[in-house]
Amino acid sequence: MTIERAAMTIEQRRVLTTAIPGPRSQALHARKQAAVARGVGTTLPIYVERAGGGIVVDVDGNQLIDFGSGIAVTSVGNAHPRVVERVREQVADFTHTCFMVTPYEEYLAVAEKLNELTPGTHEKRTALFNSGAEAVENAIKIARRHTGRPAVVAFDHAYHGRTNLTMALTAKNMPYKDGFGPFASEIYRVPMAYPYRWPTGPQRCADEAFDEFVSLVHAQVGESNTAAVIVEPIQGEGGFVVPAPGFLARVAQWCAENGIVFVADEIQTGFCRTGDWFACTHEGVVPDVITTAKGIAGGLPLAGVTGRAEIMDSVHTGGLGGTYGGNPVACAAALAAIETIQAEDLAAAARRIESIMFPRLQALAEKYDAIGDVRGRGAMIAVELVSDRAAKTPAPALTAALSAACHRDGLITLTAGTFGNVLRFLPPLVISPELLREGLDIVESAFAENA
Ligand code: PLZ
Repeated sequence: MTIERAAMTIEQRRVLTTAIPGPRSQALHARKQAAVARGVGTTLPIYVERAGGGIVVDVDGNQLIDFGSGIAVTSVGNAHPRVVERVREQVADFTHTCFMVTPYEEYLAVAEKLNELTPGTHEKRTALFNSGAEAVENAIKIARRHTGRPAVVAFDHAYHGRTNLTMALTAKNMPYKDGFGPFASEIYRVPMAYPYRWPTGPQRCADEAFDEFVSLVHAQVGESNTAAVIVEPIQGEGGFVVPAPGFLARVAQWCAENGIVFVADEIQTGFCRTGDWFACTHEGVVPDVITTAKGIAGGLPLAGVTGRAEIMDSVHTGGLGGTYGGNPVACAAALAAIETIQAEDLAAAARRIESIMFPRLQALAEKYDAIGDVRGRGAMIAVELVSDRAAKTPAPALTAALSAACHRDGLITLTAGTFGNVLRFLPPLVISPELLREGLDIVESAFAENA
């Protein structure tokens, strides 16, 4: 398949040739049931043949608008020509040596980029891994080694992964944790400054949540036992919860005063998804350690841990690594993705997406009582659905019905939230305004039909 065919000639247009899913997808899905472990779920069982820009083409010839980006990964669009080219070159040169055995420059270039682009001008170091969960695991290892302390504090509604330690950090039981215990010890949970659901209202949320955080950690964990506080600057799987303004900065400041490593998990929010390189920047927060993945490499598996040099270098030589971490092909893809984000100013693109999406969803919220909250930043926007606006009763069935209606009409949407009642939108940052508007038209008709 030529690059042109893969990425450039996919007409940026929605086309429905069959019902969704079509017969070929259905046949493949039957094979899936027989061959793939049931635990690996499917949001929308169309089987993909090609994808590019803001369009996903399935095996039946349907062209769907992508409001998911493979869960916030293909920010530069799927199969971006620059990514494809660099990956092809790299695969032809060499596919793997193991960076810990005989290193290569591509890893260094990605580390240098991460050190440069992440918030703060202090001296930094980076280590590369394969997945977000692996990056989070390593951030915690590093914080424990640096502080010599065991405890880690995580938040309500947090999502940090599916491995044993990251399951323990993840808040939601079903489907992530149910029956998979026992979990890693020394993980403590505190409330998130969740403005929409804060009992005394959004105005008091930042102050009260901060006070509660400090008093819980003090009383139940002890500052001097605490290695790290880990937080998503905008929560992803937990429902695009944007912490009340000022909350993150106060937590980070308090961590600094107590010798605790403040870890920002920017795996979903990073790489211009929210309209800046990293979501911490909107809050003026400079994390000690930051985890990245997803949007970093245009669809190839790569993750990073970047942090203050003295924290990162507290680990003995040989203490960090893995066979594939910082694989050269994934690094080549990352260099191409980062170059693309810069060349095409995708931070501005994310802000443009917000400026189109947010008002449309707010207008919908005026029309439909089922929308309790519209929130998010850049190209990470969601609506929280309720069956009773005053009581804020979560409406997961309506959320599922709305998402299903979007799928049927050729729009890939995702849901989220601890209560399963958040419809979230994560379009590729390169999506055309026309496709974005058409996608929003589909969302609007889903509401007209269901809400
Ligand atoms: N931290 C903030 O968003 C991954 C999970 C999808 P991995 N989110 C998508 C699913 O159901 O498994 C994520 C995240 C944040 C960590 C992770 C974990 O990243 O690359 O999936 O391991």
